[in-house]
Amino acid sequence: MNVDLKSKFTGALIGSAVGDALGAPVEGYNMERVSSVYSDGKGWEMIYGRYTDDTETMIGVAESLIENKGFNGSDMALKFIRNYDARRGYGPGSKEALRRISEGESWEEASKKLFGGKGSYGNGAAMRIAPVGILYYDNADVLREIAYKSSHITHSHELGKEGAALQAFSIALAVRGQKEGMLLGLKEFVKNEVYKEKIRKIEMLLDKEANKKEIISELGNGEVAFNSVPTAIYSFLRFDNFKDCVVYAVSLGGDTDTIGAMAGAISGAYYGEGAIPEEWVEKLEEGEKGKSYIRWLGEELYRVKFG
Ligand code: F2R
Ligand code: MG
Ligand code: MG
Repeated sequence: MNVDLKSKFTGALIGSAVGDALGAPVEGYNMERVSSVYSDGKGWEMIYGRYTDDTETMIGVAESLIENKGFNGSDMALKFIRNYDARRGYGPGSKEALRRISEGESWEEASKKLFGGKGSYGNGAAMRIAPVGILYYDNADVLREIAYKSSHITHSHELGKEGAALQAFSIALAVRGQKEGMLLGLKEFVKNEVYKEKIRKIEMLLDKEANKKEIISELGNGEVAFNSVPTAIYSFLRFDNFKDCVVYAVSLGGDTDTIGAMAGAISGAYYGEGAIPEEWVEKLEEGEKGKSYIRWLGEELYRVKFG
């Protein structure tokens, strides 16, 4: 694969937004209901093109990394709060963490209070992590550090942070063009036993061309990080093009916008923006922070990286 790096940077962000918008109208539906919506007449045409919290928070991560040329926790939290639009459909934990910060708690402390003091292991940190995956694609240690720190603003549970780091590193390997070696790279990278086991399952499921029911039961399709990040990685590894990967991720049902966004980010980072179906990009929302702005954020991250 010979895809230019700038197109991988913009591809990761636009790919994530496209996956989010494709999955958004069917979020929470089961597999059968998703197929009745997307196969009724029009097939896999984008319905509204409106993105959700997944993309809105990804925009905040990108804006802050660009403006600060790296991580700044209080600024990133502020970007999340300024961009926050409740109509995009936020998870209760993220909403609560951002409310606490907007009322004066520090970004280091607010997320620790959630879920009885355990912190969130929802997929809200992983779904927004694409800018970290591309900016630090060539340095796994820095990538992990920034993935953990940016997650911590809303997700302080180890499983929430590790899920975000795993998703970021998958994007990094995709930028490097390492699809064949991705599982080996992820095995060496991941620290938590829950994710190690999921990676073993991905390998086993790829070997046997498993059906969708097995994927849902073994990898998950829910809104906690360990039941969605591995599913997005599997969706990328199973197919050889952007469209089939994202269609498959959404077709599993459950947290469709988020699994679609994460699969789209990895796939866009691997194949580049040019591989994303034009008709999907055309339908993706425009406006102040729409597709042109998201593409520009990808270009700016490239500029921060390479000058
Ligand atoms: N919120 C939604 N979708 C529902 C509303 C959409 C509807 N279409 C609309 O427009 O209104 N989607 C978004 O939320 C998910 C990301 O969630 P996030 O940001 O991680 O939130 P949270 O609440 O921290 O975690 C999600 C759930 O995971 C469980 N959980 C997390 N930590 C837990 C813990 N320590 N113990 C027990 N359970 C834990 C809880 O059920 C959380 O609510 C994405 O799908 C995004 O698209
Ligand atoms: Mg969402
Ligand atoms: Mg979701």
